[in-house]
Amino acid sequence: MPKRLLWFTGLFLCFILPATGQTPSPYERQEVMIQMRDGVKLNTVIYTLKTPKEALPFLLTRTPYGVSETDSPDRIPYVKDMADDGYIFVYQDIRGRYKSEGTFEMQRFTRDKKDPKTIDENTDTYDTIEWLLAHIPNNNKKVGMYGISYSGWTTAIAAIDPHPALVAVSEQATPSDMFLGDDFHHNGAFRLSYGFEYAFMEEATKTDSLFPFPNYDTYDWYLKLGSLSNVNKLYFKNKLPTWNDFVKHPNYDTFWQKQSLITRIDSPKIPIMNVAGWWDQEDFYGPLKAYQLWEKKDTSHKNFLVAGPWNHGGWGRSDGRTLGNVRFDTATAVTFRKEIQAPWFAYYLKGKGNGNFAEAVTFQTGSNTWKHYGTWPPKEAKKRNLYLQANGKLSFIAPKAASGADAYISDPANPIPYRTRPIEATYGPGSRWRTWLTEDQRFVHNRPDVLSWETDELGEDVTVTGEVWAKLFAAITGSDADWVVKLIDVYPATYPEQPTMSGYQLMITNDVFRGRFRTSFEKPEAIKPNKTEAYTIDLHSVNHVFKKGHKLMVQIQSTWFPIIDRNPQKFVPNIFDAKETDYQKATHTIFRSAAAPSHLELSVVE
Ligand code: PG9
Repeated sequence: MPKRLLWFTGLFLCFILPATGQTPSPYERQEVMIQMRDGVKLNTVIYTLKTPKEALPFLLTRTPYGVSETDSPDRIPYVKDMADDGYIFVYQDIRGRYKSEGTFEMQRFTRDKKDPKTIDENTDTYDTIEWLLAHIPNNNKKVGMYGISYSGWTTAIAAIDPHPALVAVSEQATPSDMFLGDDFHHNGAFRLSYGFEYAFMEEATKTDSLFPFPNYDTYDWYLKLGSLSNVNKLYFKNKLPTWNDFVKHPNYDTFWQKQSLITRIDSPKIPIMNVAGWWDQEDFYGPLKAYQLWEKKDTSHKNFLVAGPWNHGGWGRSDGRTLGNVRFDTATAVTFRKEIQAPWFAYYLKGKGNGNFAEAVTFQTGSNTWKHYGTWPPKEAKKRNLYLQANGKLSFIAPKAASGADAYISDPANPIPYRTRPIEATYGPGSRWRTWLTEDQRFVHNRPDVLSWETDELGEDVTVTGEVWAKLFAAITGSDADWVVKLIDVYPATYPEQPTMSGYQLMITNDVFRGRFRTSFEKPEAIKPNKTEAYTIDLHSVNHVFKKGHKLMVQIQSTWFPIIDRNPQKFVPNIFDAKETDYQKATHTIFRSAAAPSHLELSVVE
């Protein structure tokens, strides 16, 4: 990886940069090429203890982001606690990336199991484990696997069909479904800036490279790009397979379904610890979904969930005391690494400790405390509906009026920036991508195309633990529409504890839904203009205390640019082929009457 990308902390390198202090490492390093069943060799860095006192297990991680500069594990905060205990650390470039041979394919998990000659990331993991067991001395014949995001995904798929020596894995921020909730789409809405920049980064060259934006503020660049067909016409020239797949598969077809963990996960065959960050800007849906799917068939307490107040991979670096402007009082990432991750692997790989791990350990924001649960979501949470009301009010009492609605005009020519401008390139110099989910939403609060509803100041704490859903009754003058829904904690106007947070509008959860998919993600349907329809939007899980004196707020808008591509608001079969003239202004109406009571369904713990 070029040095200029070393700060590129959203991804893997942040976890391999050296910690300060250079006392001699107890580990020694070797870099080898390991041959796979089809002859392709994968570049692998192996750290072994110079003087091991016992046979040790392996901890394997497989990544597309380059392993050659990986420092000694005792110098990497993410794994230092485990390194101090003693493991054999193995880092591998996946097929086609950096120094590994072969061709890279985005999330390759497509082999035909009946044909022994076919390969994918799962067979590459299997072959690597075979080689390690046979060639690295002093191993205890057990392998653990872990990793964040792409490496979380290679971990998750290894667990679906595990090598017999693979005995415990921790997938952390794995994507589960790239059409429904992770990096490339959310509920069918295309994540334009992420999809464009990531496809270029991984597929333009064998090592990571940044798209050469001429503007620092990419908002203008994406707006000027116009319709999505200009991407191939002007820049990618049909050469990037991932972009071509976005264009070819605008709906939830077998391409997405086959790749999804939703169609792959069955009962957990080995212990799995799923790890998620409440403000993960890339893959938050993924680990929660993976946990939920494994949990359905977990009869022997093999499946675990950990969630904390982190952005993408935040548990692997820094101390986790803050995120953006938000404070958590305690070093949440240190707690994860020392008290959760290290003992968990030590038990399953070395037989240390009593293995008495809670089903779900989640950090409750607001109260800023760790909580342990026997189920997730916890059974004690009760569903309570929070209704949109007249005059921008929000309350737990259902509306009684026969009519009631609020409206705004959404204009694709003037889309709402998803974060404060300048919107730096996602992984570009100075990018604030990693903390955008914690940004103060006052920057859009008064736009005419953003509607807000809020409760009175709370007389007592309201604890929301578990799933949140939005149920909107809405109409549009066009024939397609996006709905972005945000649940916000509004801090008191005067907040002496942390004056910079006075009046702050902190998003607790959010998501976007592309209206054409309201009845089916496989078969989009035009919306009938001016017809009131129901939209159910998964706002995922939270564990948050809205404190006394704060308010709950809901904001709704229809653009979130350029993280989400602009919806033309006129139904076209494939938005990647939309013409500039297809993009039209439309009026969006959200109903709040007795018959059409738009609301959020919260899981409230009394
Ligand atoms: N979010 C990144 C990613 C994972 C899997 C596929 C595509 C992108 C990552 O951080 O690795």
